[in-house]
Amino acid sequence: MPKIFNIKKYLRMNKMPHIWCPGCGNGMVMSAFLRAVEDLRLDPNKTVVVSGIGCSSRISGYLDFNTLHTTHGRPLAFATGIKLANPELEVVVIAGDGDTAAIGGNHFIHACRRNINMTAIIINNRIYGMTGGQYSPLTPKGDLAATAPFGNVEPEADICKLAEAAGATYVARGATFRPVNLEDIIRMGMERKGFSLIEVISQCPVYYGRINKRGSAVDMLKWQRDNTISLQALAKLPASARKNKIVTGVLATQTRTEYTEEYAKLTERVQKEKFESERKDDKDNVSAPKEML
Ligand SMILES: Cc1ncc(C[n+]2csc(CCOP(=O)(O)OP(=O)(O)O)c2C)c(N)n1
Ligand code: SF4
Ligand SMILES: [Mg+2]
Repeated sequence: MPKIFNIKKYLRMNKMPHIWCPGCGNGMVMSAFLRAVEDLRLDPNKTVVVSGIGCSSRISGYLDFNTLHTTHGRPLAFATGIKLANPELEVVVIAGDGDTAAIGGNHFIHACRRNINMTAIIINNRIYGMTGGQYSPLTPKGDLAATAPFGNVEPEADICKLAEAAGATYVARGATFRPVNLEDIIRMGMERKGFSLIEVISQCPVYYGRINKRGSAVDMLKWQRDNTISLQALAKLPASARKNKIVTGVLATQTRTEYTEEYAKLTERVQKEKFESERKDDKDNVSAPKEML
C-alpha cells in the first residue's frame, strides 16, 4: 500500500519549482528517502543531509532538514566532520555518481574504511547531468557521452563492490523503477550502525538518454524493469541468463567497529591518562611544611 503522509512538511516549499527536467529520477529518490524518514520517525532537526554539487545534489536544498550543499566530490568529508563532532545526529549524504566515484573517489574509499555511522545514497544516472553529459566512472563501456562521442572506452566501476571491499558494513542497490524496494533499502541502511551505501540506478532522460537514444523517461524506466533483478530472483535464473543483469537488493553486510565509538573510547582513555598524570605531578610537587625543614 502506498504510504499517505504530508510530504510538504519535509520540503522547503519556497525553493519550488525544482530545477529538474521532466522525467528525471532525482525526485523519485528524494521521495523514497522521505518515506523512509517518515517510517523511522526521524526528527528533521536532528537529521543532517549533506550533498555535493550536481543535479542530484540539489536534493539537500529542497529538504527542510539541517542541510549542507557542499563542494563537488566532498560531501563525505563534510559529513565525517559533522558526525565526529555530533555523533548523536543522523547523517545522510545524497550525491551523484560523478561526485562520488570520480572527484570524490578517495573520500568514498576512506568513509567506507573508517566505517563511520552514516548513510550515503548515491544516485547513479551514469552521467554528469548538471554539466552537460560528460561520462563518469559509472558510465558503461561503449555508451556515448559529451566527452565520449565515439563511445566510452573505460570499463564501468561497480561502487557496491568497491564499498564492500573498502569496509562498508551495509551495501545495497536499488532502482527508481522499484520505489517501494528503494524506500525499504534506504530505511534499512539508516537503521544500521556503520557506513551504509545505497546505490540507486536512476534515469537522466536528457543528457544520458538523448545521446544514447534511450527514448523517454518511461522507456528508461522500462529498461530498468528489464535489466535489473533482485538477488532472490537472480538465484532462480540459469547461469546463462544472469549475464549483464544489474542486481538489486541488500548485496552485502558485515560487522566492524564503528569510527565515532572508537574515537570516543580513545578520547576517554587519553583524558583519563592525562588526569592521572596531572594528579601524580601534583603529589610529587607537594613541598614539605617549613617547620619540618
Ligand atoms: C571542483 C569542481 N569540479 C568540477 C565541477 C563541475 N561540476 C559540477 S556538477 C559536476 C558533475 C555532476 O555529476 P554527478 O555527480 O554525476 O551529478 P548529476 O548532475 O549527474 O546528478 C561537475 C563536474 C565543480 N562544480 N567543482
Ligand atoms: S540533466 Fe539529467 S540529471 Fe539533470 S535534472 Fe535533467 S534529467 Fe535530471
Ligand atoms: Mg550523475
